[in-house]
Amino acid sequence: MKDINLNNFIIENSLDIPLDVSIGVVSVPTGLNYSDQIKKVKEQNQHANMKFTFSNPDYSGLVDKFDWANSALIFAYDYKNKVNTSNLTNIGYGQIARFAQQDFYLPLKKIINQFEDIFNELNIKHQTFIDNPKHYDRSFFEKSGMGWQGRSTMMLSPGIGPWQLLGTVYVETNFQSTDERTYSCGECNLCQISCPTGALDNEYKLDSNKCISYWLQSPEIIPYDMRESIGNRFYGCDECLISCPPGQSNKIKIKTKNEFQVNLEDLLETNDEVLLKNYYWFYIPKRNVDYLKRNAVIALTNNPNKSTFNFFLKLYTNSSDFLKTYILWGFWKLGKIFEISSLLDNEVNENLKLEYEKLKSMTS
Ligand code: B12
Ligand code: SF4
Ligand code: SF4
Repeated sequence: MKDINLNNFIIENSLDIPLDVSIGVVSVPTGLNYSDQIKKVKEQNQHANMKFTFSNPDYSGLVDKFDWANSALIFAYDYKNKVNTSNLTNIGYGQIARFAQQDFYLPLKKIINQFEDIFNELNIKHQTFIDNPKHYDRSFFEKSGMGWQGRSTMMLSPGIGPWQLLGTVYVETNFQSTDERTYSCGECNLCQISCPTGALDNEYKLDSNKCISYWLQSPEIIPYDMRESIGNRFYGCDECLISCPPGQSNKIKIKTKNEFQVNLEDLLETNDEVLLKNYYWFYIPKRNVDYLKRNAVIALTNNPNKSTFNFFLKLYTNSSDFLKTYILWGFWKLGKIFEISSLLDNEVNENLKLEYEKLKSMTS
C-alpha cells in the first residue's frame, strides 16, 4: 500500500494544527539505537544519579521499540515567542527558565491527543511518549529533518533554535517520511562559553553534575560552589539556550515587568499545597515542597533585598531541618553567620550544629 501523506491525513480528518507545532515523520524501523550513548553517560557518571532514561538505557534508548509500528510522528512545540525575553531580574526575585514559565507540555499534549483520538476512531495502533523515562525524546529529531543536535545537546531548528519541547507517537500507519537535511552548529561554541559552570564539553556532552538545571531538580545536597553558580535562578537554567544564535529573536526587549519572575519572600511564605498547585508542572522530587523552597532560599541569598536577613531570621525558626541547612548558608553568604548564634542555642540536631560550625570556620 502507498504511504499516506500526513498533510492529506490532517486535512481529511479536520485536524487543526497550530502554527507553533511542527510535525516530522520517520519510517521505522530505523536501525537507530541510543542505548549505548545513554549507558556511556551513566558509566562516566555524567548522569549525576538521575533516574529518567538512565534507569533502563537498554529500553529507553531503543528506537525501534515496536514491531507493529511503521512510522514515528515527531511533534515539537515552539515556546520561543510565548514568554518574557528579558534577562533582567528584580532584587528579591528569582528566574524561571522559559520552558517552565507555563505548562508548555499542555499544548503539546493537546495536539497529540487530537491525533490519538483519530487513530482510536480508525482503529490504528499507536503509542505516545512525552517526557517519559522509557523513551529518549530526541531519538527521531535529526532523521525527520526537523533540525539538528547542537553542542548544547539541545535539538535546534532554523528560526526556533532550542526553544521547543518534543513528543513522539509511534504509529502502525505508513506515513510518507519527511526529508532528512544537513544542518550543523558550524564553528559556533557560544553555548559552551556561556554556560556558567562549564558543563558542556567539545564532544557535545553534558556533565549533569555541573548543570544548574539538574541541581534545581535534584534531591541531593547542593554543593556550596553550585549554590553560588545558581545565582537568581529558581527553576531551570537557560544560559546555553539564550546564547544560541538560531534561537535568537531580532527584537531585543528589556522588560522590567515581574510577571515571569517569582517574588521569593512571598513564595517562601506560601502554603505548601498552594505551591504544589501553582507549579504542578515542575519536576519536584517526591513532590516535596521543601526542594522548591530550597531553590528559593538559594536564589534569594544570591539576589537579596534589604530585608532578606530579617526575613531569614523569621523563616529559620519555622523551617524544616533540611531548609535550615540552606538558610544557615544564606546567613553565611550575607556575612551574618556570627550574628545568629542564638538561633542555635537550643538546637538538638547535630548536623545543623556541625553545619553552623563549618560555615563559621569558612569565614576568615
Ligand atoms: C535527563 C534530562 C535532562 C538532564 C540531562 C540533560 C541531557 N542533555 O542529557 C537535565 C536535568 C540536566 C536536563 C536539562 C534540560 N532539559 Co532535559 N531532559 C532529560 C530527559 C528526561 C532525558 C535526556 C537523556 O536521556 N539524556 C541522555 C544523553 C545520552 O543524551 P543527550 O545529552 O541528549 O545527547 C547525547 C548524545 O546524543 C551525544 N551526541 C549528540 N550529538 C552528537 C554529535 C557528536 C559528534 C557526538 C560525538 C555526540 C553526540 O552526546 C550527547 C551527550 O552524551 C529528556 C526527556 C526524554 N525522556 O528524553 C529531557 C529533554 C532532553 N530536556 C529538555 C529540556 C527543555 C531541558 C532544559 C532546556 C530545561 C531548562 N531550561 O532548564 C535543560 C537543558 C540542558 C541541556 N543543555 O541539555 C527537552 C529538550 C528539547 C530539545 N529541544 O532538545 C527534552 C527532550 C524534554 C522534552 N520532551 O522536550 N534534562
Ligand atoms: S542548562 Fe545552564 S548549567 Fe546546564 S549546560 Fe545549559 S547553561 Fe550550563
Ligand atoms: S550556541 Fe552555537 S554551538 Fe551551541 S547549540 Fe547553539 S548554534 Fe550550536
